[in-house]
Amino acid sequence: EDGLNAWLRYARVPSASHHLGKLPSAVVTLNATQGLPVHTAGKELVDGINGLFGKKLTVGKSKGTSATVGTVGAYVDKNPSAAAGLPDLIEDGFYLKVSKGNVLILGQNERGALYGAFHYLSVIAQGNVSDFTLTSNPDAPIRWVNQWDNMQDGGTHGSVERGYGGDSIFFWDGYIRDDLTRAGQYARLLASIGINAVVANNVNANASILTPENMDGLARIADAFRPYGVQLGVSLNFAAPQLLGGLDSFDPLDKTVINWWQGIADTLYKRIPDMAGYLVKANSEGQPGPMTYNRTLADGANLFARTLQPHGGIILFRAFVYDHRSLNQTLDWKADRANAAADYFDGLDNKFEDNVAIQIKYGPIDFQVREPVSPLFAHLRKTGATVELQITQEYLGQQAHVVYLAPMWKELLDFDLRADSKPSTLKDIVAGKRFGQKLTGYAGVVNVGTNSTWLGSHLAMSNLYAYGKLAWDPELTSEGILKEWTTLTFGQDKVVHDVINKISMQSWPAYEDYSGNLGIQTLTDILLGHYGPNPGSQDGNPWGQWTRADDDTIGMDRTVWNGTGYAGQYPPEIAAMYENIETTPDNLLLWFHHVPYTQKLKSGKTVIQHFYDAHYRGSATAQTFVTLWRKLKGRIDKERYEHVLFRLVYQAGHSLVWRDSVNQFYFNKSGIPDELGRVGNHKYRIEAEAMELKGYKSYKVSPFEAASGFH
Ligand code: BDP
Repeated sequence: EDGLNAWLRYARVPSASHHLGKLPSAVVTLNATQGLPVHTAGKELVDGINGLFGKKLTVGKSKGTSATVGTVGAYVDKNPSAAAGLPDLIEDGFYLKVSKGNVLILGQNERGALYGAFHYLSVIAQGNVSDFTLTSNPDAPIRWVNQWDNMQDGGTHGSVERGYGGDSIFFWDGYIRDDLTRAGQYARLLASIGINAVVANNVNANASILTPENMDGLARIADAFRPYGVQLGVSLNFAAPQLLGGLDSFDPLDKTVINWWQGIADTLYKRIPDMAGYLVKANSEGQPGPMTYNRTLADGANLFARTLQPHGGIILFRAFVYDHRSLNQTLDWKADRANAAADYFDGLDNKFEDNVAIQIKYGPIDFQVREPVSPLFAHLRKTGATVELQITQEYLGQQAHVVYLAPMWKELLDFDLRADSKPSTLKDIVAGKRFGQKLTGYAGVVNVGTNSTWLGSHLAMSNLYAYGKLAWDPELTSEGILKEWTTLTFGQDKVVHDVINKISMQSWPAYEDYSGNLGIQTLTDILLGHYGPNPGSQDGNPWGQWTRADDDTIGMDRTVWNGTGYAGQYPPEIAAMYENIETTPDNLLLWFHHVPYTQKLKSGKTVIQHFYDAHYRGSATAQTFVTLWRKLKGRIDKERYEHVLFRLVYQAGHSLVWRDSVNQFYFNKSGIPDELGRVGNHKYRIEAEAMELKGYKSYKVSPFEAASGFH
């Protein structure tokens, strides 16, 4: 159990032999072509039923029961009279009918047929072999994964930016790997949760991805994905015409530049006719973009969009646009990086080509433990939006801490932005239901690596699973998704379920409690690894994330009347809520307001006492994870038991570092003692400064973690 098959282990279900009569005996694929999803579906059904129940299916028509899988079109060709009884399916949707061992699996397209097969296998893997009928359509058409894989890193290998599960499964030494077995295995996992495209290279794109040799390599990645209906997307470097093409400009309105990009699109599509399209990060964090030439972001996006149109491709253009160097926030208290996206896209909504969607991070800053939903989602009415979620836990413990993210995503997706004072939940906006755009959906930053666990941690895989499931159907519950994942990953033991449920469901609140609560953001070191605690680094840094803490007050005033004006970017009802301290929820208080440490919360506690208490509460919860997990000894395989235990013990310890570091820091600043006398009173701790050790050398710890609180 090294994790490689994740939730697709097809491990034998309890009492398997009792169910054999309710399972098909043969598999029939309709118009299957080797290397395409319907063929794959047939193979998965054979492997799955064999693994789960020990029943070997024959392939092709038989006298007994059978599982028939194919597209609606292929089925109706053979059975014209059946057409009337079939439901309406949209792209990628499927229909499933299970009746006394006969199974009919029909997809609107080949991919849908494969999704239907995976769905059926997941149902029976959970021990349910009863008859049922299901019509399932995806909530949104774009359900992509973004990998932040580098082509090359220091000239040696392909690393993964913000990846914690090993090197790139795609790249090595500046080229595409020869052996792409893992790419195929990855596509299999993704197809089973409804993901339909993967952008393989980092948004901070290396122009060399577009050399002829590497474009051949990209075609090999697309070949590895194709049997699973996963399309390939490519991240572009805006300056590639200059960096790679030798042109003297990359101005998006320059004819030679346009022709250069058209040549690239034509060449790529010649090699990969079913390529999904592009992802572009421009004018952000030092990346080149159209603004270099005083062109608009729409000029930049449309350049690529037009070159893709003849080929049917789309472009996801990122809204993560800000210039950290021009934000001199040390001097200008009105400057606010949170304002950047809506400001930059102002007036551009109707300027984009039809095959452009704007990819927006869920919050306006950067994947923090809590952010309000980005107001830009309410601004784009004509151009479609995708919400960018982060499965890789960059600021959220980097897979060394368990943080089950579905509850956070659900809160964001359910948030109602009240555009035009009408119901406008984020999930309805990104499904295109609220404003009616066609190109909408989800993009998840995943960052798997060569580690057999994919993400570096077995438990972190519930996040990948939940991402796909919610992108397909955001009405699913966090606990329901977790239960399904746990059964598929660890089996049906009730104790195992209880433990994983408890740990997972408490994990995000606990992490928020010990890493940054009341909307202050994750108080991590901001310039380096985004990992350990370093509240001091939040102030006065050029990247524009501020706690704005001094000796008496804390929080960022983002009101219109007195602050950076950010609250005013929301539709009026929401703007009014955030503008006022009284109506701002406590968990976002310090995001929107600058208040004294003695400010009373709705709970009656002061801000500073809440800080102290929450850090103690969160880290105390993390201690219980270890005790809980130990109950599973002997109930799951040793390999995964030990692997998870090791991480949980580490998390328990690191949560104490977080607790003491943050509490001590604000105690030192405010001078306000903890009512319970805990902060600054570490009975069993000896400060390094107080030690005298012989035979040791001092060593500079990097990244620095401010456990004793003095910067
Ligand atoms: C930040 C990451 C950085 C990414 C950037 C992005 O720290 O590595 O390049 O976001 O999303 O969160 O472009």
